[in-house]
Order: sequence, then structure tokens, then C-alpha cells
Amino acid sequence: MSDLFDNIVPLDPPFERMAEGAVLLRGAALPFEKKVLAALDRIVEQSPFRHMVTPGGFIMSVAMTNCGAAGWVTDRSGYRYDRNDPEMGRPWPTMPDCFRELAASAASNAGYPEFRPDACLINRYEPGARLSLHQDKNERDFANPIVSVSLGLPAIFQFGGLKRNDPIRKFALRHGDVAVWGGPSRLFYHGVPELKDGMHEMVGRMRINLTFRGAL
Ligand code: MD3
Ligand code: FE
Repeated sequence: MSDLFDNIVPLDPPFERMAEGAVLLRGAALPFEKKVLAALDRIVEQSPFRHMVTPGGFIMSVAMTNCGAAGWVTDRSGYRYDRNDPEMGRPWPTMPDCFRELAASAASNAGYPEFRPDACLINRYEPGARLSLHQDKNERDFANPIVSVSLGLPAIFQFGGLKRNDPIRKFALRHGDVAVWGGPSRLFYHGVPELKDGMHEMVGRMRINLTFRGAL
């Protein structure tokens, strides 16, 4: 006798709890991917990717740009949010509606229905690029979660705790995955080890990460 469950295909669980307050939504960006990648091209025409300098004088291997009312920047004077793109001498590109919709929908599904981002930091990793272990604490109100969207090549994501030396767990982040970091996990240390080489059919030889923030 044929079974009711015969044509149910096993999928990744849509909600994976990574830590208290941290939720991984596998593939949640896929319905938005075409619009988001097209909107990203418009942003990068106005505010190109650039390798910023840390306060300690190191050039970051990850290239960055931003959109929204404010953008995250670093230079020799420190880390901050700035309403203007310092390279272009004008405000950052407007946050596209499809970016807002993706961020709000993911935040809502993760239990943060009120989240309205005012800043989106856009990271571009080419093979070999990495982001060392850090906390995100330049935002004004840590009650807001951070929503991150992974596009292109897969990466290992390292996720620790409130102290730099807390044990680290690793997660694979793939094209279309969205993660929401709120509650206690909002200030956890995290990083991305060197990106492995590869080719993604829509994005090419790179990984793009969007992080939506309530900065102001
Ligand atoms: C956990 N970006 O932009 S996304 C960053 O893949 C950043 O480009 C990484 O860390 C990337 O600051 C990681 C996942 C992420 C982003 C922000 C977090 C995890 C987070 C803030 C708090 C806790
Ligand atoms: Fe971060």
C-alpha cells in the first residue's frame, strides 16, 4: 500500500536554533535572490566595494560597502556608523525595498516582528578573505537583532560566546541562508575563516554577506 508520506522529501529543518536568541533560516533568501542581486548591482555603482583600514592600520581582506541611512566604516580613527560614504562624499545608497522586505520577513519569522533596519553592511569575500573573531557593538541599541544574508560561495561561520575565549562552534552558511542574532547572542563573538575558492553560478567567485542593523 502506498504511504501518505511517500512523496515527502527530507529537507533541512527551516528553523535551526544556534544559540539562545539566534536562529538560522536555511534558504530563506532564495525567493528574493534575483531582486536582491539586481539591487546590489545598483548599490555598487553608487558606492563601490572598498577595502577599509582598521584602527590598527591593517587593510581588511573583506571588501565592504553599505546602503541605508547609515553605513559602518573603519579607518585609522576608529569604527563608527556614518551617514555619508566617506569615499564618495555623499550619503550611502538608499536601502532597496526588496532588502527591507527580506530583513523584516526573516526577523519576523525568527521572533522579532518589530525589526526595521536603518543600515545594511555589505561584505564581499573573495577566495582567501576572512573576518577575524569580533563583536558587533557599534550599534546604539542591542535590543535590535542583526539579520545576516549569505549569497554566493559557502563559508564556515564561527560562533563563540560573550567572552573571546569561550568555546567556538562552526556552521556552514550557504547561498540563500539567513541568520537572525538577537537576545543574548547579539553580542557573541563571531568570525569567518578564509573563504575557499569556488564558483557560484549566479554570484561568481565570491561570497556576499548582507547584515541588516538598527544602527542609529
Ligand atoms: C552574530 N559578518 O558584518 S554574518 C559582520 O559573514 C559580520 O560577513 C560575517 O560578522 C559575514 O559584522 C558574519 C553573521 C553575523 C553577523 C553579525 C552578528 C553573526 C552575528 C552579530 C552578533 C552575533
Ligand atoms: Fe560581525
